[in-house]
Amino acid sequence: MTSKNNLKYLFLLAVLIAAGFALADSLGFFNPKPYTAVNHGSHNHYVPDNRDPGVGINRFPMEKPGPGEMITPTGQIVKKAEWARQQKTVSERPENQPTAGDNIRTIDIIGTDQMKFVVDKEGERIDAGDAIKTFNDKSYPMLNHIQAKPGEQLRIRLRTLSQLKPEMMAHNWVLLDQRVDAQGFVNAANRENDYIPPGREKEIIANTGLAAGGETIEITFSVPEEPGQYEYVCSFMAHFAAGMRGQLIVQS
Ligand SMILES: [Cu+2]
Repeated sequence: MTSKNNLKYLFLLAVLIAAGFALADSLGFFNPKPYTAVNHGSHNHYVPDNRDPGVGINRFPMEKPGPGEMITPTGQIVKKAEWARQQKTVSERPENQPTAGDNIRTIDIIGTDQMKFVVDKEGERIDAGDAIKTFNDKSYPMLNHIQAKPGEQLRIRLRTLSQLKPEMMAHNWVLLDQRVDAQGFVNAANRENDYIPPGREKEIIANTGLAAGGETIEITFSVPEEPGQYEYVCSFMAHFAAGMRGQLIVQS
């Protein structure tokens, strides 16, 4: 066999291997597609294998996800990388983390893109209301009131769930003293002063800094001794007006 013939065989072998790979690829060996086309009259819906059984077939897309995309269990086409980030966000949720060992009563609050304070679930001395859906299609009850005892130690742990840029969407939690004009306070809060207007420290009982999407920020403080209702707000632009507020009800 001449060396020229050897080269020919090698070339043929390479072509066969390449063809084999292409065939395997087209059969989905390298890129398993974890969804199935479900025929629905004149069209198909693409349904992922981990479909949320509570979501109707109509909610699933009629087109396949593109490269780098996937279908979520509730039928949204999202970027795979974004989905991985969101799942990480969920696993970092406070309820999935060990609690601080200091026995300070900790209240986990989530700030949403709808400009609402929500909680994972209603709890003792946590009064929650209507469900708010966040960008990742999860629902959380809206936080209405927090009850506390005079002088009680409280930790507020605020987490922002958002995909928006920090300058577009961030939240804080500002507890104002009684008889403070909350509207006047938020009117004076702006980007330049990080949403805490200077010279008004006496009006604030406790406040967190700003938390942008994916961030968690906390503040530990003593509840005032004087019983009554204390307004808490998010002082980020327009959030108070949108309803990002509630009351700390202090009673013994
Ligand atoms: Cu806010």
